Amino acid sequence: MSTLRGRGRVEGLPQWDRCAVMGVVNVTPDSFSDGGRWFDTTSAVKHGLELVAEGADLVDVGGESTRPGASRVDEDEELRRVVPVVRGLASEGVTVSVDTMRASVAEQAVAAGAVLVNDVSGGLADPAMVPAVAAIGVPFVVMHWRGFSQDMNSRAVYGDVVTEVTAELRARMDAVVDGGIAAERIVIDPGLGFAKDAGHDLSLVAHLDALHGLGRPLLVAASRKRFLGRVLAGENGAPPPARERDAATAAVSALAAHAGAWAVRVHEVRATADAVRVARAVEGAAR
Ligand code: PMM
Repeated sequence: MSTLRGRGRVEGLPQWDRCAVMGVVNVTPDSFSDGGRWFDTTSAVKHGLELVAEGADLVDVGGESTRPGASRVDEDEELRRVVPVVRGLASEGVTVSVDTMRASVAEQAVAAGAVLVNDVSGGLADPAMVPAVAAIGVPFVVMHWRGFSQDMNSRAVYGDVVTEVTAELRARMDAVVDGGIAAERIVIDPGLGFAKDAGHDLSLVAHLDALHGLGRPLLVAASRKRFLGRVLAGENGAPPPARERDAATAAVSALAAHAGAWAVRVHEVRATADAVRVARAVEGAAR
C-alpha cells in the first residue's frame, strides 16, 4: 500500500502521528452548514472546546462565509467576530487556525494566539496577505481558488481538473514562496467546492496522490459539501440537508487519511476522529 506517501511536516505546528483533525468554528450568520449556530463569542469558544474534547487536533475559526453566492463581510465585522474567539480558544491551549482572506484579520488573529493562517484564496484576495504572513512567520494554507464566492460556479470549467488544479496550486505555491513564506510552512488544499462541480470534487478526492507530487502536506476539506449532497441524493434527486452529510464526510476523512492527507477539516469531529484512527491502524497493519 502506498498510504505513507503524503502527510509530512509543517514547520511551526505540532506533529501528529496520523492525519490531523481540524474542527470548524464558523462565527457567521450564514455559512452553509452551521451559519448562525455559534455567532456569539461565548458559544463559539464553547463549541471549539467541545470539538477538541471530541478529538479535534486544531480548530479553524472563520468569520466570513464562503458558500457559493455569498457576498463579503466587512473588515471590522470580521475582526469583531474572529479575534475574541481565537483569543478565547488559544488561552485554553487550543491550536487555532484562522480562516480569512484578509491580512489584517490574519495579523490580529495571530496576535491573539492563532498559529496557522488558512486563506481560501491562497493569498490572491488581499495583496497584503503574503507579505504579512511572511513577516509573522506562521504556516499558511494555500487553497486552490479561482475567484470570490459570488460568481465562482461560473469558473468551474476544466479540461482535466486534476492536472489543472495541481498546476494552478504549483504556480500559487511558487508565488507565495517568492513572496517570502518559507516552503516548509506551506500546506496545500484542492479547495473542494470552490469553482468546482460535484464531478470535479470527486475526481480530486480520487486523485489526491497527484497533489502529493507538490511535495507539501495536504489539507482536505470535504465536510458537508455539495458533492456529498449529490452523492447521497435520493431518487427524486434532492440532496439531504448539510447537517445530514456527516457520515459521508467521515467516509471521505477515512479515504483522505488513507491517501496520505496531512489533515481533514470537518464540522462534526467525533466520527472523523475515529476515521483517522482507523486509517492509522490500517497503515500500521500494512507495514
Ligand atoms: N472550505 C470552506 C471554508 N474554509 N478552508 C480550506 N482550507 N479549505 C476549504 O475547502 C474550505 C475552507 C467552506 O465553508 P465551510 O466552513 O462552511 O466548510
